[in-house]
Amino acid sequence: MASTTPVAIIMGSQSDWPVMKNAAETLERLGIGHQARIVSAHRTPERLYRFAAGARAEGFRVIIAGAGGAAHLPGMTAAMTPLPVFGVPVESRALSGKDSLLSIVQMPAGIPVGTLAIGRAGAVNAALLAASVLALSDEALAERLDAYRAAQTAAVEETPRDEP
Ligand code: RP5
Repeated sequence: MASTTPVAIIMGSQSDWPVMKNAAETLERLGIGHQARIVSAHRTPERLYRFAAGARAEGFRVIIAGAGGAAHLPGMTAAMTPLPVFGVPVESRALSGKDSLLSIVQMPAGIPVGTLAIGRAGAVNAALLAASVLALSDEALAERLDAYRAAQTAAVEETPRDEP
């Protein structure tokens, strides 16, 4: 039977939630069950190990992992699970997320992390990619994803107008 919560959204800190919430909201809009958890690679390494090693057995099918700065959470998670991992670089105070982006995207060959854009766009797109993966084996979800895109297209005006 299909899992009712196929997507795990993990993040290194409570401070990542305002960004990662965008992934949760996008999944909600598409009717995809998910769970959000704080799992820090360096502050809670044992929690990370337990989560990543057990994620597949828990019924998750895709993991979205957001972190900022020296952002090793997505890569460490990917090292311990066969599930697809999508990494979201969170904006950092010191380097505006360029550090997060580079540390997530530069995985050595052998352990992939699908890396998204920095910040909100990355969180939304990680959810949409998770939806695309799940839609491969879920026709009803594929239709909801098509409807999401059609609504997005329909919302684009042909001509610009002055903002109020
Ligand atoms: C990372 O360090 C987290 O992912 C967060 O983006 C960053 C800062 O964390 P806090 O110091 O705000 O907890 O581990």
